[in-house]
Amino acid sequence: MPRTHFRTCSLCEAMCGLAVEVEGDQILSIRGDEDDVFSRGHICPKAVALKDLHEDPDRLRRPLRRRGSDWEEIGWDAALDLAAERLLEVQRNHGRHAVAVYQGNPTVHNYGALLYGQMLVRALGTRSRFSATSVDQLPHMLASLLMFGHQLLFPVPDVDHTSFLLVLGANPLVSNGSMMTAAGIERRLRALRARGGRLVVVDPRRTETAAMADSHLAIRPGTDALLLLALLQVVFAENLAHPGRLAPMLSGLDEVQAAVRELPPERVAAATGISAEDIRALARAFAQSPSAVAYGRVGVSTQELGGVCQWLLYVLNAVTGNLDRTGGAMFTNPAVDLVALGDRIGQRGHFAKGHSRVRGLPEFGGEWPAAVLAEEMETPGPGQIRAFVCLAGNPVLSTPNGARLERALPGLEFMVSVDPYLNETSRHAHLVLPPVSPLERDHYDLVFHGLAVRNTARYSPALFAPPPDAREDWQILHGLAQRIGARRGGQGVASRLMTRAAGRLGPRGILALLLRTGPHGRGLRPWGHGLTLKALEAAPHGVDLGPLTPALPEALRTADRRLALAPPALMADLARVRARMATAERESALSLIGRRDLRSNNSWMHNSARLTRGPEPCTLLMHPGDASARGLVHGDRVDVRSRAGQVEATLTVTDAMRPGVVSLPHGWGHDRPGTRLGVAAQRPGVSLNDVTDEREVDALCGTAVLNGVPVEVERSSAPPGAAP
Ligand SMILES: Nc1nc2c(c(=O)[nH]1)N[C@H]1C(S)=C(S)[C@@H](COP(=O)(O)OP(=O)(O)OC[C@H]3O[C@@H](n4cnc5c(=O)[nH]c(N)nc54)[C@H](O)[C@@H]3O)O[C@H]1N2
Ligand SMILES: Nc1nc2c(c(=O)[nH]1)N[C@H]1C(S)=C(S)[C@@H](COP(=O)(O)OP(=O)(O)OC[C@H]3O[C@@H](n4cnc5c(=O)[nH]c(N)nc54)[C@H](O)[C@@H]3O)O[C@H]1N2
Ligand code: SF4
Ligand SMILES: [Mo]
Repeated sequence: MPRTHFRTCSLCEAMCGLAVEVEGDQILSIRGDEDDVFSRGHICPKAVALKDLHEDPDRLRRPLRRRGSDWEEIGWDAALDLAAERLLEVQRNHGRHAVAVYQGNPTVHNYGALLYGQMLVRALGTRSRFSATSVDQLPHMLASLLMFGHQLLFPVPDVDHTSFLLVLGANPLVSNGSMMTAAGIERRLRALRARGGRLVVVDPRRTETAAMADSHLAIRPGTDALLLLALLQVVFAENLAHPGRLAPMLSGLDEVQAAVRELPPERVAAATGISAEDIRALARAFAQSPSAVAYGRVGVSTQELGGVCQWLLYVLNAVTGNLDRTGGAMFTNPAVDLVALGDRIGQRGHFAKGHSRVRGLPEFGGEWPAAVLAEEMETPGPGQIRAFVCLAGNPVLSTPNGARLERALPGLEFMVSVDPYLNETSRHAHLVLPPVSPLERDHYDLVFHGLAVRNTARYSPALFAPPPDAREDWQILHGLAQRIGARRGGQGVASRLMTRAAGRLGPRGILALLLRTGPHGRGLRPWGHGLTLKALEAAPHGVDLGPLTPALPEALRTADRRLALAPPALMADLARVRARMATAERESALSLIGRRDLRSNNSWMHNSARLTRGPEPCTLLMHPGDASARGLVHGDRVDVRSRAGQVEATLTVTDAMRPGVVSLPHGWGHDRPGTRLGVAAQRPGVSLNDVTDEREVDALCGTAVLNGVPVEVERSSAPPGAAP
């Protein structure tokens, strides 16, 4: 008898509810769950590919140990023992920090990996921590830390109630929303326009989102900070700053006003490529709208002025009275409140408390920028990284100049990947520890409920029982942490007990506690009202916890309990913004930016035949004027070259690109030898991060510059037929 299992899709941030029809161990269909309290039936093509992922013969089921150029399957105990011993050996010989850990994007979609990854890091006691944060949302975290006093206190655009959404460097129609969990975003944006609201998109490419907007401003890459300063200049100069009830909570308003005084739209027009009239009109419309929210994502975070951009976006929302109000940027009240948990364990975040050994880039929240990973492995001396734990990450494809990292990995004494695939990164490991498929574990969105445009909670049990000899991420990580603790010795009683308790509880037990003690929870009483895990289990379509509501000033964690509009580190960085104005006006090289595709998910969903059918996605987009200036035509093979490296791609000529800007998607490049990705290897594409430059970072915070890379493009010199 077929049965229907309801669960939340764990692939991206949108939290779509799924209805999975199964019979025995067969998946018959995957559809949207119409009754899901949050997503109301929306899904995208990737959800259906969960079936492919689950059934993929290339997905590893057993630990793999390297034997020369080959691999052998080994048992879990042997694998975990080996990993613990080798990591400890490196630490004994070279110090604790010689072992580095990188945590990739899927850890935030996997609460077991998230919770127990922390435990492994603690057991290792290493300062050499890296993650996808520094190729992603670090600037948001920095702005939150410096302005609100907590690195995880993120305002989310209230898309369902706003009258004006200003989007910079995000393409939610394709990404399905990021740092803004909003399943069915297209429907929400159509509703915004249907109620008379406006959508304005600032992006060097006329993206899918820009195409449905009221207006699209094709900005020159890396100049958004100038645009934002000019918008603020107009707001102040024309007396449109009305912080309203926020006014008494703000500090630094005068400093910001003074800082933007010299930057009217006329001064930034040439650099940004947006006319002064357009900037002025945008500032007025935004500030005079009944409600409005400015929102920026990957395109403005992973660029040279990313930190300043996210700061100025928060400032624009605040001074126009659109922070913490309905229809503006609002704080969430999720069932598990990571912000409050951070408070409880004294972790609100920190910045620049130390600097990286080789290049001197600042730490953020105890992590180093991914852009320094390779050099920290290559450069001899005390503190050199000699061993590497890669958890749910593929930094060879996802971090700048991945090719350099790829050359550094074989020099390590030991590397272990916790990953279901033998891919571009894990192929360099000595040991690969594969977790169960996403359908074989339970799921709760610890992170994304807290970034959602409505407060809801939904728990998903595992659809299938894991095979007998399989491990979930948390079991792998706990197993490693426990062995490392036990073998190292000298461990306190408290920490031994903690490790043991964590093993007993499992993520589910921890979640039950977090829900009870969270803002909607019942507390530890056995009876009464309030949320429990049991209550969530009884509500397979989720529980609605209401709309976003104002949270300030209570939510502020700054020492003076005020919202800091002019943090000194960000004010100081304005010098770089002014310098950028001059360089932008002189720019002649092409500027390379990234993009995403609806049927792709970073670097790791390309082994699904269903998702990779159809036109080649990994092509270089170029404006017709730039193509003809180089004697290139649609379909040509071209070399794309930067300081860091070169790739060859097929040219797509399109007027969707701003002149002077070209675009490649990231996450491709599956033609490396020694991987086990049969489907992906047939259409490998090339890696954008073979061209991005690890030396180019946002100098303020070390975030990688993945957008706005100077490149040259010319007809490929490779002989015909040599192309993959
Ligand atoms: N040029 C350029 N580069 C970019 C970006 C860009 O826009 N442009 N975007 C950046 C962004 S935003 C991000 S988030 C990063 C992502 O960068 P990463 O997190 O390093 O890479 P992913 O491609 O997400 O790869 C995830 C890996 O985890 C594995 N995996 C999947 N699910 C699980 C699981 O449940 N458990 C475990 N243990 N492993 C799992 C996959 O097989 C894969 O190897 O890429 C960044 N890189
Ligand atoms: N289908 C799909 N969905 C995904 C992912 C995926 O790989 N595929 N990845 C997930 C992840 S990890 C993340 S972080 C999110 C990212 O979510 P988004 O940020 O919404 O996704 P992107 O498509 O990278 O959008 C970045 C946009 O910035 C533009 N851009 C580039 N440079 C500049 C610039 O200098 N200024 C401005 N204003 N714009 C610029 C690009 O043209 C692009 O349209 O998506 C998530 N969802
Ligand atoms: S939009 Fe994201 S959460 Fe929704 S079905 Fe697609 S991949 Fe899953
Ligand atoms: Mo991301």
